[in-house]
Amino acid sequence: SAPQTHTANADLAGEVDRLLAELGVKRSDYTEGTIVVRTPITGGIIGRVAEIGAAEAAGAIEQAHAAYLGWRLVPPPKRGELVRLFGEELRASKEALGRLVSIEVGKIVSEGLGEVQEMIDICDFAVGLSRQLYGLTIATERGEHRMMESWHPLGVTGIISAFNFPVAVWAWNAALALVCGNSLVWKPSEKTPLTALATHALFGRAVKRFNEAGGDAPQGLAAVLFGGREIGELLVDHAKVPLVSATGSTAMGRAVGPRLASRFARALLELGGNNAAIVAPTADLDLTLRGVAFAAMGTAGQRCTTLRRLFVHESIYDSFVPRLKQAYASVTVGSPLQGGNLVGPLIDGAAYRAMQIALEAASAAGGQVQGGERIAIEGAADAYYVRPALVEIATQTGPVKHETFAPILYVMKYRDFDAVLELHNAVPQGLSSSIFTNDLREAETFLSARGSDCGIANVNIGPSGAEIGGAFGGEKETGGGRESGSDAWKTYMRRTTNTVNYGRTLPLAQGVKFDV
Ligand code: UN1
Repeated sequence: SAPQTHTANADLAGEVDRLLAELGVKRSDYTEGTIVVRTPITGGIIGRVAEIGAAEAAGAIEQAHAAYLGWRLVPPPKRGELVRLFGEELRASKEALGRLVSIEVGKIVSEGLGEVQEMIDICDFAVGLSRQLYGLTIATERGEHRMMESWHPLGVTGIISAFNFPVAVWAWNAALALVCGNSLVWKPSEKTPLTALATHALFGRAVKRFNEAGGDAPQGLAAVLFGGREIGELLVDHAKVPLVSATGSTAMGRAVGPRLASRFARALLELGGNNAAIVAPTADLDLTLRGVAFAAMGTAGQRCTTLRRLFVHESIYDSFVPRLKQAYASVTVGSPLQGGNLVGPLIDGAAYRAMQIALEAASAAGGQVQGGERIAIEGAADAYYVRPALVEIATQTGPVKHETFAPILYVMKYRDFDAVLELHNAVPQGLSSSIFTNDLREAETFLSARGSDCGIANVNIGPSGAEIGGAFGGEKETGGGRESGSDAWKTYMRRTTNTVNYGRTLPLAQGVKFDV
């Protein structure tokens, strides 16, 4: 008995119209152009946006550079005021923007709203940060000298974002980059231009209020460029873009990283994850069940932090895994707008086919597959709803080592803690990880130098759903970048080390003599 969509596509297109009007987007901005926008809820068309030409895109980058030259002179707490106003706009429009995220990406309503909350949170964080861009005072070996470091704005920050967090990831970068004194050029996913337009319109409202109150936000401080790979490449290759923050596949990162390196620009890469959890003998299994269910099935398995590998200790395997399989069999799949559904659609047919290919490979490797089949939803023949798949598999092999951006959880049995730690780390990706245990030694070992090799390591929490206050990112093929909280802001600034001699002699460092 599959739940039914209560909204046909015509209703959704109408709702998109109303939401975009409320959010301040001009109708012609999303009704004309060659990029066709579909909602994964029905597969139907909800908009069209114009692709930017190369010359126009280069012009926007030049304009952003000119904007940076002015913006860098605005004192940081004043820059923070613009971000504070943007946070206010987001609060006022949380319902509308969150709903639009749900329609454009297919997230359940609570997760669409959560995405906007994540934007609000990073704005608050950045406002505080705007008064805390601290450098150090450093002990110098010379008398009557002072040594310190200062942090200065960097330039145009290029942002390439993915469909799955279409606006939050931009906001993590944008809020920090703005208080750091940078301007922004954003290339959103071609699959999610409408939420980008809406976010941009809200930012425009904040800029307007800021300038009306005497602020000095230059024209072109933030640009959004719609287009495909060529536009991304233009951003990556442009001499006036000293930093590109790119979220997407490892394949994308492999293309972007070396190009940036070749011109000595900074890369902040957030690439694939293949996140695991270990369920140890002492785990609280009720809590674990909920943690695993959200991390593995939430967002239909389309978070970079989604739980994809589960190692369950042999002593609890037979009591835990059947309960998990039951949760997989009964989780509600259907329109993300309909209350009660926990799993919405995959983004498109390509995602569905990739999922089927991975499941076939898992079967061929001896995996026992439960779920994974397409679910027909009335009024949504062109949509791709699936039952989340749970695959019991003996060894970590084949598709288990790859990130498939779909709800597939590979479940493996383990006996020895040290051996499972090794298996945990034996994949190319290194984003997020967790252990469910009440054993202090196991928990602390998991977090220690010989434990998880990921950028995020949790205890009794799944690997997804991080707060913005921590640095977000991962190691190995995940790309090494850190964005969001902690000291991630440093990537968006350049550091200068300053030595001042306030004496009348010129002692040289290291005692060097050079008397002319
Ligand atoms: C992503 O999937 O690209 O930790 C980002 C999380 C979210 C962000 C996910 N805060 O799952």
